[in-house]
Amino acid sequence: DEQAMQQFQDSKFGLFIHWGLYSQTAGLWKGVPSRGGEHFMLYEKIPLKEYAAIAKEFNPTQFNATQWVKTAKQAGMKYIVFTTKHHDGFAMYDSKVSDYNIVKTTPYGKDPLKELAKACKDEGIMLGLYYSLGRDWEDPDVPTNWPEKAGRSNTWDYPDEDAKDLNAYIERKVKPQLVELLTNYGDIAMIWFDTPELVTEKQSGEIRELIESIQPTCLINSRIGNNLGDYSIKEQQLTDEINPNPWETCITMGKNWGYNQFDTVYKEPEILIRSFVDVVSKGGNLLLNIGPTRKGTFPSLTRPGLDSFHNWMEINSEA
Ligand code: FUL
Repeated sequence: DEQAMQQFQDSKFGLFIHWGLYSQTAGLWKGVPSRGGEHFMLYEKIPLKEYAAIAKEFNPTQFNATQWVKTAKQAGMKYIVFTTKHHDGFAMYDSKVSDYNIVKTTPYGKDPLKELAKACKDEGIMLGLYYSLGRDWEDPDVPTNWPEKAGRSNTWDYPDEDAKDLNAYIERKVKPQLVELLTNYGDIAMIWFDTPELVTEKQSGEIRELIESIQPTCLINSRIGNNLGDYSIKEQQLTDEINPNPWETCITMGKNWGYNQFDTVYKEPEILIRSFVDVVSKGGNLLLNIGPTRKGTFPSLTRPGLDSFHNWMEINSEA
């Protein structure tokens, strides 16, 4: 949809949110620092049963969607992309398709996406949804461990890679969850897929059609795979090229995407603003990531950056 694309390109600046069970452990597993942020289940080969037990502790009582959205707005952001399901396979919304979700398994028991969707609507901010496509460490049918993609699937709970049927996973989990996400939360500006991995052209095509059939104006990023996205993604990098085609670069404020308590060096405000100017001057969008804490708040280390954007936007809109 041309109008939706124009609106996306005009919006320039978005907030990326990585929030899930990994935010609860925040880099510490059984008293020992774990490798990686949102990837630690894979890096440490945590059995699914043990990882799933994190949910019993996850109770983000300080989560306040309106506050998140207002903070984004004050920094000049026009859209928010929320991790509905990261590689761990855990749904951060009320999913009837999979019980492995925040409502069903945590003491919190509420649907943060419902609140976020409402707050976005009230505040006039577009809502996008991140969905890990070709990696899912909960589902038994996701093979990504073949030689050219070594080490990205759950081989400790499900060792037989050859027995895995990616299409079964797509039919059982991906498509029905996309239907939920596109049906229950109002207008969705974009589906932000991640890691297409072994998804075939036919599968990407079918997923695209499914999205279009429910929300024709919803944009799709290039990580749907097989060149079937509407806009391309760069990760943690700037570019020398001016690119008139729609693109976005995502950068995280700290080191990891999900909150990690040992991640104490956040990018300097000046670097963030320079990055923003650089990206926008070359025709792209900046999607700036925050990993909220286990309580549902933004880490205080995000404050200097957010405040600088706020001030910078104010100064530059006075002219
Ligand atoms: C990557 C993921 O593996 C990271 O965890 C993060 O979500 C980033 C935006 O994309 O490929």
